[in-house]
Amino acid sequence: MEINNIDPKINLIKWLSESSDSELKSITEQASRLMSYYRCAMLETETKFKVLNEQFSLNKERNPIESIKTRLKSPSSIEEKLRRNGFPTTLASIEENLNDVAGVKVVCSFLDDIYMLADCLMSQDDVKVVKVKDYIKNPKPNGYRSLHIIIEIPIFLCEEKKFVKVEVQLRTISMESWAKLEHRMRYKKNLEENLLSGTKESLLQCAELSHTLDVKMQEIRKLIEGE
Ligand code: 0O2
Repeated sequence: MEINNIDPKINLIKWLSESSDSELKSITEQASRLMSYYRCAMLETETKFKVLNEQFSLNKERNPIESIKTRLKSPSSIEEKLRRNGFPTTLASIEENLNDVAGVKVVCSFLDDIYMLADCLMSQDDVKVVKVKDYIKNPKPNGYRSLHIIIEIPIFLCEEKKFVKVEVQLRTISMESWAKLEHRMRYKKNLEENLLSGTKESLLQCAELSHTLDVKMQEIRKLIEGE
């Protein structure tokens, strides 16, 4: 049985027990290779931001980047997202349908640093821009803000060049604090529905407050730089 022919509804344990050792070995190798491509693309993207930070700090004497975090989506989370969106749970489907297996999160000092870094990244001649989602100009209804850019970048293997997708999320420190806490609370169990709706309102207010903070901090920096 080929991994690309696995029925999404199939019982995985039954499927595993019915596959031969060589089939299982081949599938494991293909999956490891795919994840390794994503890991390489993620590291390439991280390096691009480190270089930009270095160059900017020489020219402007400050760092636009507070921190860079990378993550590979876990196999269970990959499977859950494919199933949730009705896509086949195959390796080919991962490449075709998921944009965020490799993720790079760049936390910036100020709002305008986000757009400056995004422009620098998107103008690099080895970067293909697949999709831009500006949740800063158009926040999600829950208040979530962040600039998402899906790119494809080449990784150079021994005998071929392969373009791999990476999701870049750029946000400020306060957007990051909000998103982290919101994510943690969203997954907290046993929240009653009426408490949840009140909580949603409060989270939205917090998102607005944190945006006000970002705008004010940027104004202050511009005043100081003006002096
Ligand atoms: P995790 O745990 O970060 O992996 P797409 O295929 O890109 O068009 P998708 O993936 O639904 O569709 O895109 P979207 O809405 O841009 O969200 C991608 C990621 O952004 C999420 O990944 C989160 O990391 C983050 N995100 C989006 N909305 C929210 C939100 O309301 N709150 C928080 N805290 N994070 C958000 P995953 O796979 O959901 O999670």
